[in-house]
Order: sequence, then structure tokens, then C-alpha cells
Amino acid sequence: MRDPLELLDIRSLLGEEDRDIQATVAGFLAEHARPHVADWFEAGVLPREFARELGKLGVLGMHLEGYGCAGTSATAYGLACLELEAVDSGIRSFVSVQGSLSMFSIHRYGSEEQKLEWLPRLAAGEAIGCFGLTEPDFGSNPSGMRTRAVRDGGDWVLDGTKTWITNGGWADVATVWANTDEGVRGFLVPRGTPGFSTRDITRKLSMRASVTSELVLEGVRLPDSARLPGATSLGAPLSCLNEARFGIVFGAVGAARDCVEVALDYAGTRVQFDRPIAGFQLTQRKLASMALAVGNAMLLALHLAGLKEAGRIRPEQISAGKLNNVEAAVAVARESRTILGANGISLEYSPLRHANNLESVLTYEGTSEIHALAIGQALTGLSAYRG
Ligand code: TGC
Ligand code: FAD
Repeated sequence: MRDPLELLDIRSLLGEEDRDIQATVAGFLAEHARPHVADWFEAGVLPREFARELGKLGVLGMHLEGYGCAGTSATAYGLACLELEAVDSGIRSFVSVQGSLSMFSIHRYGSEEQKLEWLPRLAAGEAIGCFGLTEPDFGSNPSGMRTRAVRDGGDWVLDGTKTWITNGGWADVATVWANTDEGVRGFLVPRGTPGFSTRDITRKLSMRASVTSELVLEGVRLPDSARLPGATSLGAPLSCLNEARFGIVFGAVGAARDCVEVALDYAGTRVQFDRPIAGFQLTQRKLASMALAVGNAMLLALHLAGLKEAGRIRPEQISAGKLNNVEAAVAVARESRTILGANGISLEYSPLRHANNLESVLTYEGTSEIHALAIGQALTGLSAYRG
């Protein structure tokens, strides 16, 4: 048995359509990404052409309705994220930011003109989007953001800096969150707008097959039609995060599943003391614990997908999934690496690449500490964010 999810026969819980979508995504990635991903990671690139191919595959904003989007189930979207992250978290990150943050922010809060202008092109991968919330001095606490948008006649003038923005240097349109006299508002900033520039962040030890950038806004003048009319408080960007966090709940399972598969293959063929290391009880204990961790994480992900499809998922439930599944995936990736011995530190094998990527996943979309506090608040009724 190579797939640890077969241990619990989890596939039998999936509907046929969801399974077909998962198989299509996995088949595409086996041909177009898996053979190249270690090179992309080493070079610190994600090819722009590959992003366009993901648009043709139909995974960009696949869970949204209309405007060129497929309108799939939440489960199908989760399963696509699982397969994407089984190859590399950077690929899932690209799809998460494009579909769940950039496109979702426009789909949920944009005007009809904004939706018509951007969503079909973003769905096709012809245009790239990004989502600028984090700032150099405000990560976990975006309520303190310094980026300001000030009214000037019928226009807005934006000043500020956003950092650690996935897809930033690529983006044809940036969703930028800014404080105004009336509270937090969102703006669509097209590439090339005077005063708007990006700088890519390099020398990353994690999430290397992904573009991460700083956005700089210096006197960026925008018409009021660039404002997302439906977004009227900090709750708007935070609601977008729920969408991306949901994808991560599944994505983390994919990274962990890949690590178990690699460990199983390796342990079955690597011989020490005249027998495959898979035959040692200590190795079997590791493999059993990893397979259980992957199975449990998948069951949690599917349960949350069911709640989402029923329209009754709550933010603290998504926090529970993100906290549990990402921490489980990190532990599995590190354990898998030990089974590979010295080979485990080579890019020829995926577990340490996954482990390094998952360090970013632990931090972005709300750190483990922030999600623990969201769960703590739901359990106790007391908010501990501010001490
Ligand atoms: P707080 O007063 O609690 O909330 C302000 C308003 O927002 C509402 N709200 C939410 N709404 C929907 N979903 C959620 N998850 C929500 N969390 C809060 C809340 O009800 C309130 O609404 P209203 O109507 O009363 O105004 O705000 P706070 O300032 O105390 O902060 C709460 C906290 C800490 C949970 C929040 O700030 C937070 O989530 N911090 C973490 C920041 C974060 O996750 N940043 C991610 C940036 S994007 C990213 O990382 C992309 S990486 C993606 C990739 O590459 O894959
Ligand atoms: P900080 O908020 O400074 O936190 C540092 C430490 O303090 C953490 O351990 C944290 O948990 C802890 N801490 C903070 N507050 C509390 C508290 N109240 N109680 C206990 N502990 C606390 N952002 C975007 O807006 N868009 C993107 O596309 C995006 N992409 C990213 C891609 C990558 C590869 C990475 C690494 C980050 C990305 N981010 C993005 C930024 C990410 O969301 C932030 O890094 C994250 O929210 C944490 O903020 P911070 O790094 O400033 O850490």
C-alpha cells in the first residue's frame, strides 16, 4: 500500500465528481510539475507559463460561481489543493492567493464592473492577482495597518508598504487593504499605476518555488471605482483569509501524504543489516504514526468541507483545521526525512523541501499561535490577543 490514505479507505468517502477532479489535477501535475519542481525550488522560481497552464486546467478560482469560474464543491477545491501541495506548497500558494484571496476579494466585495474586468482573466491565468494585507510592522495584527487611503476630490490617494506578498511581483492587479477615515477599505491597484512598485524578496529558505514581494505605494492615485464597494471593515479581508485557510487545511494533507509515500518507497528498498529498513519495528512505528496523522488530518479536512458545503462553517473551525493539519504535516515531513538518512537532506527527495515550505505555511494565513487563540476565544469567550 503506497498511499497512506488507503489505510482508512478514505477515498470511499468521496463523491465521483470530486474524485474525478482530484484525479485530473493529479494527472496534470504528474506530467507538468513533478519532474521539474526540485529544479524550480533550487532556482527559486515558479515559471509564469506554468501559472497560465493552471488557468487552462481550471483550478484558479474553481470554487467560485460565474465569471469563467467552474463553481465546484468545496471538497473538490480542497482535493485540488491537496494534490497541488503534494507537489510543492509554492504551487498551492499560487493557486490559493489567485483564487481564494485575489479573486475571492473581487467576487465577494467587488462591483459588477470590477468582476467583469478581472475575474475571467484571473480564472484563465491570463492575469495574476495578489492580496496585500501584511505590513512590515503589522503581521498578526493587521488592525494596526499604516497604509492610508485619503480622499482627494473624487479620487483616493494611497501611501504605504505591504510585505511578504505572494505573487506580488507578478501581479497585474493587487488587492490592497488600507485604513481610511471611515475604517479599513480594499482597493484594486493595477500594475503600472504611477507610484506603485514591487520588489521581490529573495534568499528564502522556504517557499522557494513562489514569488514573494514587497508592494510600495507612494502617492498612488485611484478613482473611487477602484475601491471594493462591498468591503467596509477589517472583517472583509479577514473573511477572505477563511477561504485560503480552508485550502491549506487540505493542502497540508497533500504535503504530508507525499512524505509518507516517499518514506514507504525508500524504506522498502533501502537495505541495512541485511534487510529492508521497512522491516525494523522502529521504522514501522514511524510509518504507522505518520499514516495515522495523515488519515486523521484528511478526516478533519473532509468534515470541514462538509460544514462549508452546508454553509455553516465557523472561523474557529477553520482555525482548528489549519492549526492541526499544518502542525501534523510539519511533524510528518520531519519524521519522513529521518527515514531517508543522509539522502533525506538532498533535493532528490521531497520531505525536507516540504518541511522547509511548511515553515512558511505555519506562519502565513495566521500563525499557529493566532489560531490557538481563535480556538481559545471560542472555548472560553475571552479574547487573549491583546494580553
Ligand atoms: P477582531 O476585532 O477580532 O475582528 C475584526 C472584525 O473581523 C471579524 N473577523 C472575521 N470575519 C471573518 N472571518 C474571520 N476569520 C474573522 N476574524 C475576525 C470580526 O468578527 C470583526 O467583525 P466586526 O463586524 O465586529 O468588525 O480583530 P482583531 O484586530 O482583534 O484581530 C483578530 C485576529 C488576530 C484573529 C486577526 O487579526 C487575524 O486573523 N490575524 C492574522 C493575520 C493573518 O492571518 N494574515 C494573513 C495575511 S494573507 C496571507 O498570509 C497569505 S499567504 C497565502 C499563501 O501564499 O498561500
Ligand atoms: P508577527 O506577527 O510579528 O509574529 C511573530 C511571532 O509572534 C509569531 O510566532 C506569532 O505567532 C507571535 N505572536 C504575534 N501576536 C501574538 C499574540 N497575540 N499572542 C501570541 N503570540 C503572538 N501576507 C499577505 O498579506 N499576503 C500574502 O500573500 C502573504 N504571503 C506570504 C508568503 C510567505 C512565504 C510568508 C512567509 C508570509 C506571507 N504573508 C502574506 C505574511 C504572513 O501572513 C505573515 O507573515 C503572518 O501573518 C505573521 O506575521 P509576521 O510575520 O509579521 O509575524
